[in-house]
Amino acid sequence: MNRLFHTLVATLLAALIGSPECLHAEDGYKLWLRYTPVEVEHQAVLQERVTAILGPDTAGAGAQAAIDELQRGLQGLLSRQVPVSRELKAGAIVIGTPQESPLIGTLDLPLGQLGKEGYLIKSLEIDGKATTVIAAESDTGLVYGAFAFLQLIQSGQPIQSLDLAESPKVDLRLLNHWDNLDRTVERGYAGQSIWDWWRLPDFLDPRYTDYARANASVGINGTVLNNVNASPDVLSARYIAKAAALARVFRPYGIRVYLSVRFSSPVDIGGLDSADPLDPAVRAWWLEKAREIYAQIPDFGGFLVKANSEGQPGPQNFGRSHADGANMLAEALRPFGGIVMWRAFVYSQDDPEDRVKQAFDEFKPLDGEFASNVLLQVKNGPLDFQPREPFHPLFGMMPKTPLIMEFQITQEYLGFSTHMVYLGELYEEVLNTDTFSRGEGSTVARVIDGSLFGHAISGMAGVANIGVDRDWAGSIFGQANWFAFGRLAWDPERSAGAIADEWLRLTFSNDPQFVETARKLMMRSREAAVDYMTPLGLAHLMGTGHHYGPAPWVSDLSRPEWNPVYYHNANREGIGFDRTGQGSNAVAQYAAPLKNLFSSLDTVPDVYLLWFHRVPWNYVMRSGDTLWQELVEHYDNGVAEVMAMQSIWASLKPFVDQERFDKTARFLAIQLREATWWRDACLAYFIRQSGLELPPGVRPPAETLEYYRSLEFPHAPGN
Ligand code: BDP
Repeated sequence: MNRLFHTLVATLLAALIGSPECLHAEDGYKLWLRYTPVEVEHQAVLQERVTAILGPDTAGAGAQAAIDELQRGLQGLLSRQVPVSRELKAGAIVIGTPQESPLIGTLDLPLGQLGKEGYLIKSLEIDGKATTVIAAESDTGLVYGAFAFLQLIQSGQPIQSLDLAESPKVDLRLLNHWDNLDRTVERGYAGQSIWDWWRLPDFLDPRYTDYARANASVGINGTVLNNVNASPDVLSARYIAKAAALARVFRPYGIRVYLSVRFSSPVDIGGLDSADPLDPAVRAWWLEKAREIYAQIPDFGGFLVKANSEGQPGPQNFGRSHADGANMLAEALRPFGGIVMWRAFVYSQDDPEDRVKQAFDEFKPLDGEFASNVLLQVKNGPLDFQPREPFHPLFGMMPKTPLIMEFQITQEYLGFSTHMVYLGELYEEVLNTDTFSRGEGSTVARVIDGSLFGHAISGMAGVANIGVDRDWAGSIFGQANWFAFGRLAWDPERSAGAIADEWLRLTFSNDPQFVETARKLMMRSREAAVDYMTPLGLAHLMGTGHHYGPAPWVSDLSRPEWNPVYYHNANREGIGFDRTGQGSNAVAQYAAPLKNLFSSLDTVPDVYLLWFHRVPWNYVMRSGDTLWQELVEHYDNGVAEVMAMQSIWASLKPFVDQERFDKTARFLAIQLREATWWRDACLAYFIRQSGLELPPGVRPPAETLEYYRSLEFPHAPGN
C-alpha cells in the first residue's frame, strides 16, 4: 500500500514537472548537473535499486565529496533523500577505495589496471543483496564514478546490470584561464573572472565549489588560474596565498592548481637584474619560489609559460633557447613533482618567414632537448584558433617531446559568446586527423594521448570560456563546448556527436525527438560559422585588436602578419596564400603523403584550398563552378544555415524552459545579424579586390564597403 502510494505520488509529480507548462525558468547556472526528477518509467526500478549509500568507514575529503554529490544528485533525481547507511542493504550504492572500505577490499575488483584516476561501476550481489558498487584506487576515481553513476540515471540509462570500467587516456586535462588579477579576462565573453582575487583568500565564493564539481563531472583535473600574458604579481606571497585557498577548495575534486608565470619575474618582483636562465642567481630564485609555493600548495601542478611571444619576455632576451628557459623552470619544480608547460605559440616580427611556419622552425630542432618534466603546449593549428585550420605540423614531428594540445573553448574567433558554434566538432576534426608521421593511423589523438611515441605523460588544455555570468559561459550552448572539451580530454577518440547527445540529455531533456533534432543543430553549427566567416581555407579576416566582426581590408598594421591582407592576398589576379613549394613551402612541414596531398591542386581538400594555394578567381572547382561562384555560395550558405538553425531552435520550444529558450533564440538573432554582416562585408571587399560582379540572382551586400570599413567597436569585450 505504502509502496503503491509512493509510486502514485512520484508519477503525479513527474508528470507535473515533466509537462511543458511547468518547465520552470532556468538561468543555466546548474549546467549539466541539473538533477531534475527522472521520467516516470524509471522510477520503480530506482526505488528498489537505490536505497542507501554505503561509504567507507573513514572517508577522505574526496570520498566525502563523492558521497555528497551522490546524495545531492539522487535527492534531485529521485525526489527523496537517499540516506548514508552503515549497513549493507539491498539496493545500496557501495562506494569506496579498497584502502578505505574493507567491504570493497574483499570484492577483489580489477582496479589495478584502471590507474589512479579510473573507476568501476558494477552491479554486484553481496551477501545475497543486489548492490551497485562504485570503486576506484583513489578518491578522485570515486568522484568520477559518482558523477558517472548520476549521469547514467540523469540520461535515463538502465542501471540494473552495470559493468563499467573507465579511465582517462590523457593525464593532464586542464582548463587555461586567461584571467587577469584585476578580474578582466583576456578573450572572455562571460563577464568578469570568477576568481575574486581581491577578496581571496578570506572569502571563498561558493561558486568555486560548483566550478570544481562541474569540472570533475567531465574529468578535468587541473586549472591554470591566470592569463598566459602573466602578471609577475601572481608569484608574490599574497597571491600565492590566494591560489592556495582555491587549491584547497578544488583538492577534494581531484583538481590541481597551476599558474602562468612571467619569465622576467626574478627581475620584476625578485630584485635581480637579470632573468637569464643560465644565471645561477636566477636559478636559485626560481627554486626558492617553487619551495615557497609548495609549502602552501603541496600538490601544486606547475607553470604554464608564454615566452618570447607577442612581446612577452623569454630566454631569447638573454640569447638563450626556449629549451634553456623551460629546463631552468623544470629544474626548480622537479624536486616537488611539478611540470612546465611551455607554449609553442611563438612568431616574430623580425622573421620574414610565413607566420604559420615559424613555431615549427623554432621548436622542431629542440626535440630531445627538453627536460622530462617539460611538455610543449601547441595550439591545434599553426596560426591562431581560426574557425578552421589544418592541424599544427608539430603534432607528430616532435617524437621525443610530449605535446599538450591547446584548444580554445572561448570563442575569440568564432562570434564570442553570442554565436552558437559547437566546438566538439572542431576538436574532433583535429584529433581524428592522421598526421602520417609514423605511417597510417598516426592520428593527432594518438600524439596527444602519448601512445604514438610512448610518452609517460600527456595533456590537453582548453582556454576557458568561463566568467561570472550566471550561465558561466555567457551562453547556454557555450556550456557544451566546456563539456565537450572535458570529455575529449578524457578520451580524445570519442565522437563529438555522442558527446553532444550526452550534453543535451543532461542539460535539457531525454526526449528522443529533442535530442536528435538538437544534436543535428549543434553538429552543423561549426561549418555554418566557417562558411559565413572564413570559407575554403581563408583565415584571419577579423577586426583588429578586439577580433570582433569582419575586416579583410586591414593592411596598415605595423607587423605584416597582423594584417588580414597578409593571409588572403586578394587582388585582380586571385586569392589565397601559396604555401606550396613555389610559395612559402609550409607544406614541407607535414609528413610525405600530406605534403603531397596539400601541394597539389588535384588533391588538396576544398576546405584548405586557399590556405595552401593562391588561385585565380575563375579557377574551376570540383563542383564545376568557379572559385568566385563557390566562395559566394559558401557565404550565402553560412547565412542560410543560421536561418535554418533559428527555425530548428524554434521547433524545440516545447522541450525547453522559457528562460533558456529565449536567451538562445535572441542569441541566434544576433548570430544571424552578424553572419549577414560577415557575408556582406567580405563580399563587398572581394568584389572590390577582384573587380568581379556577383553571380546573377545573388543578393548584393546591404551597405557599401566604405560603410563596413567605417565601423568601430571601442568597447568590445575581452580585448
Ligand atoms: C591570441 C589572442 C591573444 C592571446 C594569444 C595567446 O588574441 O589575446 O594572448 O592568442 O594565445 O589568439 O597567447
